[in-house]
Amino acid sequence: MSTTIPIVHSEEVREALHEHRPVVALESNVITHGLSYPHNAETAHQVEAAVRKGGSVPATICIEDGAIRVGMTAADIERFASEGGIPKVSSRDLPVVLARGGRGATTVASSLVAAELAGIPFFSSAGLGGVHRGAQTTMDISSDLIQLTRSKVAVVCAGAKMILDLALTMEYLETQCVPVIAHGSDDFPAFYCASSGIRAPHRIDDEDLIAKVVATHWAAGHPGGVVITTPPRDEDAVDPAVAEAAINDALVQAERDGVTGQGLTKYLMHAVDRATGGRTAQANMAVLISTAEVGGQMAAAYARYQSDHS
Ligand code: PSU
Ligand code: MN
Repeated sequence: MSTTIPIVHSEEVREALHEHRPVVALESNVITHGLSYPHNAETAHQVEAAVRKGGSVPATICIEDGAIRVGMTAADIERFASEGGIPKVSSRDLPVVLARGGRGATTVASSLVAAELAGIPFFSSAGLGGVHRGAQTTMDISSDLIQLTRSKVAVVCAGAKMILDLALTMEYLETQCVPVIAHGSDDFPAFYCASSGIRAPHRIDDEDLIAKVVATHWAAGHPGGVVITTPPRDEDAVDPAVAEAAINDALVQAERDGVTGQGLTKYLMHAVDRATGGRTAQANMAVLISTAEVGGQMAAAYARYQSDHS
């Protein structure tokens, strides 16, 4: 007996995929664990609207009743946003939650698994998980990076979360042969801030050329994804010195409270939000939305490229 993974598409997403129209996959962990109610629900809807503005159909992903849901309804989003206790499901948790018939919110990593299974080659989020500061001893590297080496999905984001060691994150992506293309800036962005201080290996502002790069990476037989970065808009970005000071305090608090592992990212992000009086949470929401619009544009460019070369 072979095992198939139940996937429930929303009608809109199913039709879009059937007609080869561009679709952008989106995660749900940011709804349950990244932002607080009701901002999380409002932001999820604004993110979907931004994907549409960019020219694509949004497909927010979650796990419900042991099935991957591709395209959450407004009622699904409201439930995930307002109910507590919905678990964070990363790639390694996925088979357990599916087999048990459970539910959960997908991280970048598990959303990439789901997107590939659903036939969606583009995904967008504000900031990737990456190599944590101090990973030399903790070995805490987000599964988001490992999954990027395994799923053929292009990820549009504002770089990786600034709470991470971004230099090591870039090293990891280089080692693992994941192309990083900066759109609209020379540097790899730092999620809240326009620059991480690290130059991106390639800058390409032409979306059609980016589409060709993605298609070429896959034509060359690579099993993984491509990272396409877009910087936060000037009006949304946080002063790097303010963010860095709050991050350093948050890291000290996390160490004092003995927080490690799966809960660390959420702990750090929330500590930084409190220390900045909500300034970083506000930036997080704005960047999710602006990135989603660029994701919509990139997926549309890729769909055009595919139809011109099929
Ligand atoms: N907390 C947030 N925002 C987020 C996340 C957590 O405030 O976006 C997420 C994303 O879902 C990302 C995950 O995929 O955290 C990475 O977690 P970890 O570093 O444990 O791999
Ligand atoms: Mn981790």
